[in-house]
Amino acid sequence: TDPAARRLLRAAAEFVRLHHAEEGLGDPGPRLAAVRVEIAGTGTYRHTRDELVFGARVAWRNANRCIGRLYWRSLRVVDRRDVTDAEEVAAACAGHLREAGGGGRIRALITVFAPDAPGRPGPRIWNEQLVRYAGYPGPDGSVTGDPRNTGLTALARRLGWPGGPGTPFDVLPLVIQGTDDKPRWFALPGDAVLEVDLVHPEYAWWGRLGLRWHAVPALANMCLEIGGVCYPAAPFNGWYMGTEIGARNLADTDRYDLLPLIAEHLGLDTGDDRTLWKDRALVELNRSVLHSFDRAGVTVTDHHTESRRFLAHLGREQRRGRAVGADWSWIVPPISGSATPVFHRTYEIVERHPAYVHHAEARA
Ligand code: NRG
Repeated sequence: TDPAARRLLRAAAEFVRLHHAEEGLGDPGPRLAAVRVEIAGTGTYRHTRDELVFGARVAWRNANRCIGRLYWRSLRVVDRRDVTDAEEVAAACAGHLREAGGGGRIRALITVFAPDAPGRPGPRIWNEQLVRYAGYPGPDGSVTGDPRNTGLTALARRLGWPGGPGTPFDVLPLVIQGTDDKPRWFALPGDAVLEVDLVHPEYAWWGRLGLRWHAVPALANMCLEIGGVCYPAAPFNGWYMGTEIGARNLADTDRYDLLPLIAEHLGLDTGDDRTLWKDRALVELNRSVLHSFDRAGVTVTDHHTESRRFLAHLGREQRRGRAVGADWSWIVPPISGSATPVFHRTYEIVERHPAYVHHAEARA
């Protein structure tokens, strides 16, 4: 047999054994034999619904960078392996966002589209997340919107997207490549995109800054790998930890870079780093995010709670005899690290399968 099929069979066997062992399904022999026959005949094999659900959940459990893994068993799986067409992927992504948004009660959800098969790649979503804000470069080198997304914004324009109204928070269209197609753009229906206006528990002027963020972080450009099969389009989401928005998206100097503006409104002396004006602005920005999501009835977690939960997860997995891989530099929150328990220990990065992996970026 050819090397690709041999590799696939090895990965498939490892996964089928893991599935049977963990779920107490008994002898994996019959399933292994069926998979072997299917691979010999077609060059690939089809996961059962149970295998898909188990694989997607364990891939989450194996995510070294994710602090939110305590609830890995609660991931809901929408099986859309029948879908290869870009337009249908777009419609299902809108459905995913509506269901995940749950009117504010965010649910951990993954929608799995057609896998790669020999000579027939699955569909692919070019957006980093289902909801992203456009970044429009100005003539002076500044960017209106999210500088992280200038590439996708330009690509969408090249594909014919007329552009949004030009606010700092224009929702980008989905850019999707169907199995037999070039990439095309699809506007997200407004009712699929839940957003939160940012206010502050004490400062009335904060609400007039016009800041907002979307409620559902749905990663869309990672490939779900289960037993040697690759699902290139498998958008998934949990809910936000406030620091992702308040300490990174809105604060990083190469993102919205809002600390100087906020410090100025707070009346802080920005002339000297040693006044800790950045630190103070960061804290207020993060209070604003948590307060605003709470007020809007949208699920959000904070870094103290999530750090405790992560240690609970480590304990639970250890009792089950499973080592948890983790990347310290991703697990420790970007503010107040040492005030959280995840800071005060080390972890080992462990590459296990099933997994969510980044493939080479799609390029037009
Ligand atoms: N930091 C990114 C999102 C990364 C994933 N975070 C989650 N995932 N919470 C951002 O948009 O800020 N999740 O599936 O819940």
